[in-house]
Amino acid sequence: MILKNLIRKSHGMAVVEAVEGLAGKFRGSMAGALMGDCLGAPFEGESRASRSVLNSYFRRLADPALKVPYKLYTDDTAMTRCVAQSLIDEKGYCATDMAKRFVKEYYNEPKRGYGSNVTDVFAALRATKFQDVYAPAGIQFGGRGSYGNGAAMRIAPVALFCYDAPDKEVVHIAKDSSLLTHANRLGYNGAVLQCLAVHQALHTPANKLDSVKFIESLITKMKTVEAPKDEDILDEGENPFIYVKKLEKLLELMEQGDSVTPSQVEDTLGVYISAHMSVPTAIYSFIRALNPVTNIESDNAFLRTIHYAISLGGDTDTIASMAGSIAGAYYGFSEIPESFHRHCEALSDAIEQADQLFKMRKPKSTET
Ligand code: R7I
Ligand code: MG
Ligand code: MG
Repeated sequence: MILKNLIRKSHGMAVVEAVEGLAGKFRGSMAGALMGDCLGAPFEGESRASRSVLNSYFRRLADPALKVPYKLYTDDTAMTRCVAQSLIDEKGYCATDMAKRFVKEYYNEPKRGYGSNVTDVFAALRATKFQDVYAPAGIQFGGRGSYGNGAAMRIAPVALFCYDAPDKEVVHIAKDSSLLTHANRLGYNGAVLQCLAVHQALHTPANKLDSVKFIESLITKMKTVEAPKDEDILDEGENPFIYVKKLEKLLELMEQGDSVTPSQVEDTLGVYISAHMSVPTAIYSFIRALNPVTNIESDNAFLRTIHYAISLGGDTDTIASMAGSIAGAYYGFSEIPESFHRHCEALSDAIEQADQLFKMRKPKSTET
């Protein structure tokens, strides 16, 4: 399939023409990450928005006659764009290049809502002239490293880049690229889990998802990922399998279907800025929104995912972005209603990066 000329500009607005199949799933994932961030950002850190506020928010955005400026992306997307462009330009993972992009991006536009500690990593990387790009992250939080969700929130392009690669490679690049800023095992393993979830969604044909098997497969993979390694810092008696445990709780929530309340999700999985309190929640949002959700008007399953993730409150931009990248990878870009395209800053860039990552795949057969 020829991917050129698929994005054109009309009255300064990106108009994205349809591509189906795997190329559409790549676009869906990058667009989903962006849309979750842009649409979720106005609610980040606020108390949980009421059902009527969110329903009217999504209803208004769906109205083609609505004239409002597009919503700005935050650090989640700023860093996702760096990860994608680094993989594209370097044709693979290059730690120094990626670290330099993070730093350049941050100092160009520092007011994108970055986590309050990760900015010390950027400053130290710059001050040490990128001599050892992993060192500054290692000294965060008294040498334990950050467990913020900042590595997980930017990881989708790694899943796209590794589409044809075995899980081992997905885990390896997800972990190493996370270590540039997040040296705590909860921080980088959260990114690994999020990356595996996007990878699995890309490999699952739309409408063919067995949600229990999807989670069970993640549990199996995370049992290997979380098996303690020599370099891991664990407290006496600390359970190393935090993500496995969370995914098992997620399965229990799934058994309760549509009766699960936002408070239950908050108490069981979390809605916070830490990776272990947000990555499982994003995955749950994707699974929950496969079917209609009480009080959520959105009837498009992709939008319902973002809407549901935001409805949980807390770290809404990040949870919606991570959920959106999984949902977009599963449903594909063509399932994202066109009326929403214009509401997010730089959608055409996300599409272009998705197309470039798609084109980098080693052609196998006659895939679209
Ligand atoms: O993880 P990070 O990049 O932040 C991402 C979040 C997303 O929600 C974005 O949308 C943006 O709002 O920020 O940035 P970090 O500064 O590494 O981590 C974020 C926060 O997590 C820190 O500022 C701490 O409040 C908390 N945190 C920790 N607190 C105690 N002990 C992270 N690690 C620790 C820790 O080890
Ligand atoms: Mg943000
Ligand atoms: Mg956030």
